[in-house]
Amino acid sequence: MKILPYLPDQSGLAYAVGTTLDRFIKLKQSDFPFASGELSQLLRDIGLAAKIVNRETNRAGLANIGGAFGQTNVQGEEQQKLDVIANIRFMRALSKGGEVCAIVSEEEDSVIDLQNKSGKYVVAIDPLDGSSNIDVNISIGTIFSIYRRRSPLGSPIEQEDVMQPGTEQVAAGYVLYGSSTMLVYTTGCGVNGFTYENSLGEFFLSHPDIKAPKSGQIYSVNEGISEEFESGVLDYISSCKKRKFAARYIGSLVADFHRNLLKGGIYLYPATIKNPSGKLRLLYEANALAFIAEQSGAMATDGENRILEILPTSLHQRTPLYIGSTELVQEVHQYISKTRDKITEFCH
Ligand code: P6P
Repeated sequence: MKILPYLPDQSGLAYAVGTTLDRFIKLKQSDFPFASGELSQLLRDIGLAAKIVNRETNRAGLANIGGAFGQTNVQGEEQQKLDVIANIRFMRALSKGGEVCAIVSEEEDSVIDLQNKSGKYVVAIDPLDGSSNIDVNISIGTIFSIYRRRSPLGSPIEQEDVMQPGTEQVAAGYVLYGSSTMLVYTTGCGVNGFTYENSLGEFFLSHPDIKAPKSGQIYSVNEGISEEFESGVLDYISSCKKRKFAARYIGSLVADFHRNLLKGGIYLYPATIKNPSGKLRLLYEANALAFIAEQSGAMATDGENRILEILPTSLHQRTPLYIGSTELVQEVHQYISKTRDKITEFCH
């Protein structure tokens, strides 16, 4: 009788693929100094809410929860029914989990104080980004950032707790409700992706230790508004066309970002006449994806400065966003600075 030893995953990873999100979080908990399990529990709470929102986005067309909700959010954007549902689901999961003291949400005008005196963490979240795509069955996503509160436990929530630069994030991630549902997150020790197995109701490790390609041949931008872009950005887009790059833009940030993260590419949302500070929000969109980008070897800027170092001045402030493969982001910087230098020279 031949007896063969059980060989773990040949890649030498300590945890074989087939590892659930919960088990992975527990395995990696030792990466945190003084880990006491609260952040692990918070990540699990987010995973649970993602499973619930996944179920609801999958059945939107059948359960009459697609379409507009009939109100606009603080951004002046028309809320979809699923925006409101996703917001409720994540709020409930985060408040019941007991680890969070305050929430900043795209769907809430002001900070939500959970009155939780033992909550160590603040969460900034876009519960459902790209929701205008729901009715046409295009991928949408959830984006989240996690910060440690700065003011003393038990004291009232302070502005300093929620207005933290992205460098202070202790964790960040996104959920992509697409052809499959994935949860991708970082705690500052690399980026790992989990794919949801509906039949088991579990996220399983499917993309361990994601590393972004240094370059790529995909550019993602809304060329329909390109006449509002500054000339350096237009010159960069022309250079992409000359090099026969693939134009891939589905109007859903998480999906465009995720594809470029895995395949190499750049997503651009420049400042425009309509949005002179850019369209995307710093606290609950750009910071989280910038943390993921940098942890996977990619880059994220506002065209000049590192996203993670921008000091927030308002809850829903916007920023231009150039995010993806390092070499591509550096290229667009060169095009932007070249034309801005010319303008500066012209003005003096
Ligand atoms: P536009 C969705 O509203 C979103 O916030 C991102 O998901 C997406 O990349 C972008 O805005 C699309 O904006 O102006 O191209 O429709």
